Amino acid sequence: MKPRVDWVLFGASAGLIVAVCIPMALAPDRSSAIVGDVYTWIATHVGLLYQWMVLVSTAVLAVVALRKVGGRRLGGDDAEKEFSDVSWVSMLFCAGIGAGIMYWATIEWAFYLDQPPFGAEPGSAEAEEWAATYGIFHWGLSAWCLYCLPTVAIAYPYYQRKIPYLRLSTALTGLFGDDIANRPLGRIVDFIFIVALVGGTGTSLGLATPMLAACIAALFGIEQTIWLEYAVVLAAVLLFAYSVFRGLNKGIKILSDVNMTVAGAFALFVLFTGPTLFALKHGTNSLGLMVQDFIRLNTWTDPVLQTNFVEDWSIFYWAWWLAYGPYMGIFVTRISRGRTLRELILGMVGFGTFGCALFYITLGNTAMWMDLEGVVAARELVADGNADQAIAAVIGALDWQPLPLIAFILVTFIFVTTTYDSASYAIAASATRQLEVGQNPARWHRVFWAFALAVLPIALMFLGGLEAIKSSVLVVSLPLLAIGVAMIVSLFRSLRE
Ligand code: NM2
Repeated sequence: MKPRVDWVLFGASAGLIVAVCIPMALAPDRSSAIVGDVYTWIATHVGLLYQWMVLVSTAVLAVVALRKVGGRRLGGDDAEKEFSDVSWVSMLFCAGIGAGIMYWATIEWAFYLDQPPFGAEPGSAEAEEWAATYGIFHWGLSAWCLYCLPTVAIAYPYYQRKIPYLRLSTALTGLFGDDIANRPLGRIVDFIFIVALVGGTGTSLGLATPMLAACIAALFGIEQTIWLEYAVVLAAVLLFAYSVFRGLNKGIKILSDVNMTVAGAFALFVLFTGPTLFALKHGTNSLGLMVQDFIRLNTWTDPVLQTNFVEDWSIFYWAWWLAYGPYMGIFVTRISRGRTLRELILGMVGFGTFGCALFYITLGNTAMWMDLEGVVAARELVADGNADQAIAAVIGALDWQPLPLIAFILVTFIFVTTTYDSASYAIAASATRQLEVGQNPARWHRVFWAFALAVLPIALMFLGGLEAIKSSVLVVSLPLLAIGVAMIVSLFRSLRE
């Protein structure tokens, strides 16, 4: 049967994007004030729930991976793997990690060195150790558990009970029955998923665009204008629309393989041409610090000093990962036939954590070293709200120019592409009525979402500022907290059957 579009979901989602973006473009100042207020309210009042969600997800995954159920194979005992291990890991890494890592790995430490966690003195030795560590935590095991939980919750019923559609509501079939997707509740859940993903990806391109523009400006010695930023968005959209048009095997898989190779090579290049020993020492130290204080980092709510560090950073990150979670669930389910639940959990969380740490240890520590040695005034640029220029300055100060700048721009572009092509794929899959194992959503439909996904980042760029971008993530991921709880209950029910 040909995949048919679910016009209600399609229309509601596309309509909402337009309805949100028009006021943002017309009244940016007012919109950005409102969005900022909403962020503060949610972070202060319900931020704790995000932290709990992380803890619960980690515990649930540990139980599934360590117990006998972990040995169950997706698609049946003799199901064959569709993709090799290497392609599987690179596809899931590139889908879940986007240009965001190039942005934050390079610059996150600067925020923490000046406004450290745990009440440390800004710029102190303690602050420096945490600055090198906290980013790894925010992209580490706990974060990957927010990706992995929806994956297990969707993949298990999808393969085990052969649910004929691949949507977030698939994860709730254990609780509400197999026809949930066609009932209002299922429709609402899938709608929430699409909205969360549009908001989450908006943040990625919203951050990546000025960063890319700054690097391109540095490369060619030209000025960073708004037109340059538009050109960057346009190039990115054309690239990922083409990739999703080519489909899973030709577009997404090939780009992911290329991405992993080029990005990995870039990280190693930075490590060996930069302050190698400094990065390795800090990296080793950070890993130790993080493992030792793992519980502390996960449960630190800052009840006494109330520095807002948790609200400004951890909560923002958890919301961001949460917003991407169901999409990862859908996408990774699609590529995971033939793997056991244990392989899925350990592979996803393990390699994900490792991959992200690699960027923080190499790029982040190199940038911090450049600042401490007075090579680049990165912290000053960040404090003035010019993080994108700080990044361009750091990359521009690496050895062997212009090679690193070119490589950085290239890797970032591919990262943007591989995130957005799989995101367009997942949204199209959700807004398709029936999708059986191995089937793909219609081509025009996938390409439509590729273009639609670029609308919000452009509107966010009008609003300007990191705050607006961060806020949108928090707002859209809020309902996913409730869905997350239902998902866990549903998963345990399905596992018991
Ligand atoms: N997460 C991993 O640009 C990106 O890296 C997208 C961001 C959720 C923090 C993903």
